[in-house]
Amino acid sequence: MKGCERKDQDKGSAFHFLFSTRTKVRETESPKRESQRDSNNNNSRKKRKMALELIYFPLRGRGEPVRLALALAGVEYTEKAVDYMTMKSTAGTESCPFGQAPIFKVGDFHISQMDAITRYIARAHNLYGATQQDAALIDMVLIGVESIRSEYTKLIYEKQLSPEGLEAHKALVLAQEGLNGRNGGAHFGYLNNILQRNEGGEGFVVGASVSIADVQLFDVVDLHLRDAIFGDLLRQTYPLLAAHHDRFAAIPAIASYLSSPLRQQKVNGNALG
Ligand SMILES: N[C@@H](CCC(=O)N[C@@H](CS)C(=O)NCC(=O)O)C(=O)O
Repeated sequence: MKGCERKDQDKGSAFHFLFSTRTKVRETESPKRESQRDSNNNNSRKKRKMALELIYFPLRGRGEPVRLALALAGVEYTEKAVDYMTMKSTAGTESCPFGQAPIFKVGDFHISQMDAITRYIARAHNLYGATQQDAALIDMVLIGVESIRSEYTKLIYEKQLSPEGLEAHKALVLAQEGLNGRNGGAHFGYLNNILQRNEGGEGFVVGASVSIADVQLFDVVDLHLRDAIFGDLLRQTYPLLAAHHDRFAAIPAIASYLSSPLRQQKVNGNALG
């Protein structure tokens, strides 16, 4: 369903996408090859193309950070819609370890859990920071984003985006008063401060280059910037986060993806929000 081709190393300026209804897939290393590389450096020069496939629902949801990471990495892959019965009948097996999607296939190797997938892509495509410290901060951001995403998921699926649910969500993750309260670590203020501590918040959220932390930060801010959720209130409360969102969206590879038919219009699994 989708494809993209990376033209040079500068992720901020030189990605090029090719779109097709069914894309040929490409990968340079499998886990097997990674271990071969560790044991025999000579083997690292040998590259093997591996088929990449994202299995997810035709909506943004937890598939979206994976799609964004793949767009940023500039790798080609196919996407297959989840067959719910197959997913449940294979739940707990190697091909569907947690009975949930997204699932990312690298050849015959199956990865589930959104952040395990984005981290896999990041390690293979230099989207995991330059140092161990960067990687730790990136992990920290991913977990912080997940805290907000879990609350957002409750708002959409459990509270059915009720006005009361939305107010409670706002009080928890957006309102200044919530910052020092018991919030399970779910607050945009924390992400804002991490961003601000890195070069005054005018660059990437961690380090000097784009990473999967930027992907996840963009996605969770993007979800909440929509009129159905916080709209301009988020932009006004945390202008640095909104500016980061807009900068990330302007990265050519991301801008191409976002304006393409590959960007799902449906956001959640229900018709709300
Ligand atoms: N922790 C998992 C959660 C995955 C998840 O909740 N997937 C949902 C769709 S977004 C799903 O497959 N739901 C069906 C089910 O749980 O039965 C991740 O981050 O990937």
